[in-house]
Amino acid sequence: MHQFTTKQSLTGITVGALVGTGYSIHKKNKPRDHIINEQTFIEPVSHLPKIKPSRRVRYPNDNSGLKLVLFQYQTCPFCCKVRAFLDYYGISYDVVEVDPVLRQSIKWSSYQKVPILVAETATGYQPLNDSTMIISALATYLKDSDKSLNDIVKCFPFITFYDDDGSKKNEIMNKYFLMLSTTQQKVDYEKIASEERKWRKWVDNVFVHTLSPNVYRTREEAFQAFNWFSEVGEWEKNFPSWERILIIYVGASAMYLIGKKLKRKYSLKDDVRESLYDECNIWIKEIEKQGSKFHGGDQPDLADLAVYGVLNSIEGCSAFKDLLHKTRINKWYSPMKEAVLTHQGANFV
Ligand SMILES: N[C@@H](CCC(=O)N[C@@H](CS)C(=O)NCC(=O)O)C(=O)O
Repeated sequence: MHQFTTKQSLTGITVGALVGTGYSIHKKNKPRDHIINEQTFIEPVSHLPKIKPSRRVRYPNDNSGLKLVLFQYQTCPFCCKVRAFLDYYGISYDVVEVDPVLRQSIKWSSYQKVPILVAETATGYQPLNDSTMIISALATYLKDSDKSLNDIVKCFPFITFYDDDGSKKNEIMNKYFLMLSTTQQKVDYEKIASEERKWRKWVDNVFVHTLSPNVYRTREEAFQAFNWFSEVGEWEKNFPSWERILIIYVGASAMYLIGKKLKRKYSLKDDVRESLYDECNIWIKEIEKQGSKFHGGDQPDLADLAVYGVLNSIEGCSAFKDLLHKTRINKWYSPMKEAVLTHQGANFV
């Protein structure tokens, strides 16, 4: 009886395991509309390939305890947004300038866009992907340094799915939120958070889309822009000559065409400059309505840093010069630039 029971229960377990496994396989193979995975975290990596940084940005008073490497294009608006945050708070970092055509230096990453910020942690390297997630994760860390970056990253799971046009997309949960621990921190932060989130979303969903069609408005502007990118990204130092010339010619020609496509996609006005001025006027009116120096009051908030960062990416282009003439943006932009370049946020770290 005892033997029989044991045998019976073993059979039961085996059948159960088989049925369970079969069910899991069935569930896994079942078509799930357009969702490819659910709730994945960015996995830490045990080591990175040896890549010599293009430059090191060091702030002697940095006591964030962070060791960061930013894989970037110097003039990508999303990368400029992350640098605006790091520079404002006086957080040191190494920069790896990625070749925008060949992108060899991010081959190790499954995420193939820039910026990628890698933080060295006790257990390896923790990549952070997407400018908004990077900023929310670091801002959370600055307010709540008891949490490790590995734990903070788990608050920003992502799903991967196919969009309507068949392209593969990632959606990062909570990316506009600071993931604070204590009720008091949450209560204090929520007083300002919803306005800050609203404008950070506006930067990503509206404002940034006015930039490329303006920067690459004509072939000539596209070449001028790429020559300026080469200068500020120090491409002469970072890439061999043939690679630099390839990037400029292939990049400028491609971006001129892409700029036209983006103009249609985001329904910009025929004269794309008008759309850029319109959006900047919306922002500057908001600041004037508040009657303060910055959106955040006397100090910039994450919305100020986001608008400043993406706008800073076109500073060397004709579009930016036109913008200074045609709008009152400089009234806000100039003190913002000073706040970032003098690391005024370092006092709050
Ligand atoms: N949502 C992302 C967008 C990043 C993005 O689109 N980056 C562009 C450069 S500006 C990119 O890497 N595109 C892919 C490519 O160059 O192939 C973010 O905020 O970081």
